[in-house]
Amino acid sequence: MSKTIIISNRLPVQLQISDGGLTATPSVGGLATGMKSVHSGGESLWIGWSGLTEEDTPADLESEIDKALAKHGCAKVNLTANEIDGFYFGFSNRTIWPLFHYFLEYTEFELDFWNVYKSVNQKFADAIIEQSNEDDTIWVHDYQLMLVPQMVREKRPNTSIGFFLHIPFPSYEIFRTMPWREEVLEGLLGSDLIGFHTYDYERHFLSSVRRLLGLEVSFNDVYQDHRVIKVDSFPMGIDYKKFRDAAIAHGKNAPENRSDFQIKLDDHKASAPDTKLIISIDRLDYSKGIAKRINAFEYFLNKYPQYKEKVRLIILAVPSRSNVPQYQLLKKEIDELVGRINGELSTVNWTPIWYFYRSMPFENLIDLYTSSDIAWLTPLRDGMNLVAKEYIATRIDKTGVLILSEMAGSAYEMNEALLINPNNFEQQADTLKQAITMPKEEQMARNMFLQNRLERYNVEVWANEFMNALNQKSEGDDTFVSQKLSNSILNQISKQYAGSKKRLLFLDYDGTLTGFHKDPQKATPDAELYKLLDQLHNDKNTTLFLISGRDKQTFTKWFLDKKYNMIVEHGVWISTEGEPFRMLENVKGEWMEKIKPVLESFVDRTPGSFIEEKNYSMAWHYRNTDPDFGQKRATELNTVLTSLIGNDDISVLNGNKVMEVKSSNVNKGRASVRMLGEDDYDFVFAIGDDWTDEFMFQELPDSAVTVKVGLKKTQARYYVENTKRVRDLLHQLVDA
Ligand code: GDG
Repeated sequence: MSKTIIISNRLPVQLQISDGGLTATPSVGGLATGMKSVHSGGESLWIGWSGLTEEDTPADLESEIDKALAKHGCAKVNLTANEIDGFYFGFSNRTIWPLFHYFLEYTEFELDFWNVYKSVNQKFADAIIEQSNEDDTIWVHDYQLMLVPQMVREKRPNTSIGFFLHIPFPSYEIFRTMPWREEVLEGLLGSDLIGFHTYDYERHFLSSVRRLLGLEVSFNDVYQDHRVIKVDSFPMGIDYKKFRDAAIAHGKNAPENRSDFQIKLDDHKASAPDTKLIISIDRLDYSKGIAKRINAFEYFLNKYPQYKEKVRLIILAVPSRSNVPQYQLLKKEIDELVGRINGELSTVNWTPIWYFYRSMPFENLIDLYTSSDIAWLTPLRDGMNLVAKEYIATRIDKTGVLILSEMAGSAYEMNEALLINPNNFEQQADTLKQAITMPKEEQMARNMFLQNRLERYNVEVWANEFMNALNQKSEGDDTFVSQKLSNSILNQISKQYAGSKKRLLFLDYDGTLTGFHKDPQKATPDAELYKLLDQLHNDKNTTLFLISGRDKQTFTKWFLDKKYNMIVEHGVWISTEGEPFRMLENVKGEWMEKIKPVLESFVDRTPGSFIEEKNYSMAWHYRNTDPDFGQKRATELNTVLTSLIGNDDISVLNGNKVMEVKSSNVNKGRASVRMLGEDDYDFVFAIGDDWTDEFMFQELPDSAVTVKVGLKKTQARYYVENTKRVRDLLHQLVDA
């Protein structure tokens, strides 16, 4: 039976060795809970690092550890202390983490870190390959394991692989500074589905893929060789019920059952009933903006001194990555800041900041969430931020105000919170005042919306949506309506070809018989192509047509003396048996003078683009422009042209990095069907790579063999991956 394999840096189980004995307790983190529905029964396996280095693992406990982990559906990857240094504390947390959170100044590009990262990713990939079968589904998590999908794909070309990034994906301008950027992108593209928290991260990723790897991206599909990779956003939710139930239970707690921490909070509230409690909870990480928040708090108290002695900020900073120098410095900075502000502003009855540098048990977390009037979360960058969601979930009576940084992924879904820019102290001071004075009704109205949404999009829904999208992808959704032209299909077609007496072939030129060139005039036919076309053309049972959007001068120069039949400018001109071109369609070209200045203005504003003028059409080429910019301009041009044209005689065609304006009654479909009507053919074949070829695929009869070059949506019956495969295919027909 096929199973689901989950891979993350850490396993969802805590191992403890004491007095030679071993205990394994499941951890309760968001991911572990979220994966409950996926990681259940015997049909799933979770692979990751156990938290114990090889050096810390007594040899005699090795098999006991494996057994204990197996009980929780887990298997470990063994890592040495050195590997953890280079892979986790090094590349993951001194390169990727700061870079992806826009902290370029903290980002270290160390070749040694990178090498260890690669080899550890390979260890994870090997463990997966060892423990999985071809038909298993694999879900890889987070920035520590970005190379794993491709490493697994190499050995398991048909396995379904998903990847989810829990942190932001930065803009191209940031990402491109990394020396190993292409390798990282290629690593991720080993997946079938890549998920991000927000659409913006998805957009940034696609932009980097397009610009750095030059791959074709259409909507949220990436086309790579013969594969399509789906990219989508799946905002992660929380275990809503768990937080809500805990808060309800907390509310019902008899006074004598309160935690010590709750007693302290209650005492404080009783001693100063009109004070407001503000909480902030984060790992001690520079991305969370803790130091800025403390500064902003001081700014607030100075701007609105009436709130001195009336508000208290509780900071819970959970120790994190304390082996990394930046985190040690941050710890020092925060210690000093809290010390200075408390020293300066405290009174006999009041300390403005309560600061806890520790991790608290879940129970105390609920004490904090439920006792505070305001949650103030100010990350400078945060993939999602689950604390914001947890705070809202615990507000049983719907009171409480959430102030949330707009730099957190969760801000996209939590519009009813008070959203702030963490760098704007003025705005934060005013927002704190607004939160303190917000009427209860308003608090409740805002939180009602938030709670409903959080309840619906909980973490289980998140995991299931990701898995469903991955399964759908592997079952083959509607990405292609055509079938891959496999060797066995090709053999059948060759037989059909050999057995037929009157064949008609339509071959597109650019992108089909030959690749693209920066300068279209340089995409000249090579000797091998001439030879192949000669062989097809010289067969008396075959009528060969080159069918192209190109101008007649170029094809005259390249092919006229070869006497191939040719249709150019999408069907305006035809030449047969070496005769000069004559008009196939009667078209008018007066409109061209009007359209030309529009195209020229786009050339002026889009470096790298140019106009190709043909007799009855005009094309704006943007292959050599910056891909994102070119695409943007193309969309703009399309809008301008469509509104200008406004009648049926002229139409705009979106080709492969070219936008062509031409008479509507001219297209390759119409031209090919006209040729088809001139004789009684028993084998019809058409092949092409872009939008303009779709007219042929559409209009030729169903019995025709139609083939699309490249992985794109098409009306053709089959597809082949690239121009190399086109040549192979034609060679096989010749040999047949
Ligand atoms: C990464 C991304 C993304 C915190 N202190 C204590 C404690 N916590 C729990 C919270 C919450 C979790 O830790 C923190 O999650 P966040 O989402 O806020 O942040 P990161 O740890 O940075 O997580 C982040 C997340 O991945 C998921 O994709 O949202 O953007 O950076 O669940 O409740 N739990 C306990 N004691 C504490 O003292 N028990």
